[in-house]
Amino acid sequence: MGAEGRLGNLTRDALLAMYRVMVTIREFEEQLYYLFLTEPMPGTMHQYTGQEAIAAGVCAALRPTDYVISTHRGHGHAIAKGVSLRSLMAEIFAKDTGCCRGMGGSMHLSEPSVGMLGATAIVGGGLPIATGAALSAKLRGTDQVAVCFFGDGASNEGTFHESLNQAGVWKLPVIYVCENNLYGFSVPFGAASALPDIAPRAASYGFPGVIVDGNDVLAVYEATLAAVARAREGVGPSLIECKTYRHRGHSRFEKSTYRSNEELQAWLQKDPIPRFRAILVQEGVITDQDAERILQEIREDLEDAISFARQSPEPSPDAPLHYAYAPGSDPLSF
Ligand SMILES: Cc1ncc(C[n+]2csc(CCOP(=O)(O)OP(=O)(O)O)c2C)c(N)n1
Ligand SMILES: [Mg+2]
Repeated sequence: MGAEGRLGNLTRDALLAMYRVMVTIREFEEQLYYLFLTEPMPGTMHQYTGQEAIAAGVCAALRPTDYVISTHRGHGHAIAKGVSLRSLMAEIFAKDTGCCRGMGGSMHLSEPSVGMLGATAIVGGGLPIATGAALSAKLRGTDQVAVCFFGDGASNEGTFHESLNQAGVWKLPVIYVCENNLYGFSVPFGAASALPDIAPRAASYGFPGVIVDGNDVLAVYEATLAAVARAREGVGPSLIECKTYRHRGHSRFEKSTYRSNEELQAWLQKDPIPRFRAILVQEGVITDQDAERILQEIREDLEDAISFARQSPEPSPDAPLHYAYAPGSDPLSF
């Protein structure tokens, strides 16, 4: 299909919003890659560079009231779901103004007001949480949808099978989005899975699984739209396997010595951002000058978020005790 046909009914604003999200994620991660060396950020971080089309395409098909459950590699999901750059950056800087008051950090981002229900660093840990969120929506009679992002490594955890089976039995409004970046840490997917694809496993649980080019934001968006329609109509869950690649190491401490340069270079040719920009320019949605202006605006927003995070206070030493217990059961008030 030609690019024009693929733009479908998407308005210029919707296309620009998707593009902005992708570039924002890329720039956010590139800034953090270096800030990690100079700023006091606890722990490590897992970067989303190269996978931007998945978060952007999926979240463009959702409403603010829909839920997203994320992973250890969650910066992109948070940006795409609408968490502000200031609160995200401050959280990663472990500051009191962060979306989790500086106590979650890079791997535990959450902002319920925009449907970012939470992220978990337990591989496969988000699958039952998303399934439960979808059950909650169904029991409350809302038409909310829950999306679970997870990696290829998580697809071999027991929680994958338990969650998909339960969702299939109860026909829950949940979309399982597998980001198959071909590696679970240093383990190639082919060394950990008997079959080359994850999507066909959905058939075992009575719902569709589709494979999409995870570096093609329009393909991800279209697949998600179909899954959202199924979920809202009460038909049941869907599994979307997005084939992709992370440009950086597994974590900030890791140099990817288990991957060949040829492999990386081949995937850089399929970088989702220049691909989408080329379509937008070709179809007259933006000019090269527009793209440059968008990039500069995003860089200014990021500078603002970085200085906000730098200037923000740290949480007080007793803050964790206040937030570990439900309001009213705070042990410090006893
Ligand atoms: C239950 C569990 N086992 C192991 C780990 C250590 N670990 C953290 S990330 C990771 C790899 C996950 O791979 P994948 O699900 O493909 O996600 P990706 O990192 O590729 O985005 C592992 C093994 C963990 N955090 N949780
Ligand atoms: Mg992986």
